[in-house]
Amino acid sequence: MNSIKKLQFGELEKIVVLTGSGVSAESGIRTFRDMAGLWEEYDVYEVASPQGWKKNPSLVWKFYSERRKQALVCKPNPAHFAITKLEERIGTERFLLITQNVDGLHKKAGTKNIIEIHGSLFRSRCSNDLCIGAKESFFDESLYFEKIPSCPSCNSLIRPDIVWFGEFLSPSLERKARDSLFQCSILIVVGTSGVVYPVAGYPYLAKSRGAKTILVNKDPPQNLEIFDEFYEGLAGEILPLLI
Ligand code: BV8
Repeated sequence: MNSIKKLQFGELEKIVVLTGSGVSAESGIRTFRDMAGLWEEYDVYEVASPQGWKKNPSLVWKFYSERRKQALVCKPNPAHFAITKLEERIGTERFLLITQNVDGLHKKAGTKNIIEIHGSLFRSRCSNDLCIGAKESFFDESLYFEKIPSCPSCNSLIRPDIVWFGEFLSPSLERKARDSLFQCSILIVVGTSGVVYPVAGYPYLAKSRGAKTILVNKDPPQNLEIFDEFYEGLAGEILPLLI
């Protein structure tokens, strides 16, 4: 691991930060693929895919209600606050956070310019893609262990506003993310195993336009070769030193 060099950036440089579940691990949120990760307990395609939803929407809502309940009581850790500090130092117009996380902890830590590229635990929407209620998700902290709510417009079931496996990401959010990745001079990736596409390909996009790529991760990820600097360890310890 490189000895931690404090992040330097010029007046005109733009910085993108990309996070995965590892940035929230020290807040007590379970990751997906670590030991005792979420996918150890659930079959991912039963609870995070359109097929799983069709087959058993109650199981899907049990899975997401458990995570909503957990995320409601979890607090940001020093890694989240360090990212907020970076945005304050560089200015929101030259900073973008792209997060795969749906736990809302970056917002709780005060980060402003965020793309929640896989959706949010605290938003729900109509499951009927032809209904207007599918376009306009709504803020929702309710827990659905028993009855699943229906859409007031078309009476279809309400679903989590989350991007499941086999579902496309929002084209507008993807465009915004890609534009920033092409323009940034530094990309800092934190706490992700680099296996889920299209986000796992984002460091390659930034690199293709000459960005410096930095990784902070507990273990070497699948896409390690794309990074110029790799700080192996806990985000909550390394990021405050880096930033
Ligand atoms: C898409 C939902 C086009 C939200 C998630 C076959 C059929 C269909 C699709 C595919 C297919 N083959 C490939 C695909 C594409 C698929 C994909 O990539 N699959 C992978 C598994 C091969 N992608 C998709 O389906 C995407 N859509 O491609 O649309 C399409 C459409 C139809 C058909 C084909 C293509 C949609 C992807 C979004 C899926 N939704 N989650 C939720 O429930 O949370 S993804 C899920 O994994 C989470 O969102 C999470 O963000 C994401 C990535 O996981 P990580 O965040 O990286 O977490 P992980 O546990 O893996 O790693 C944690 C890391 O942190 C570890 O490295 C660990 O070492 C580190 N760490 C731990 N603690 C710390 C730490 N680091 C620092 N400090 C610590 N303290």
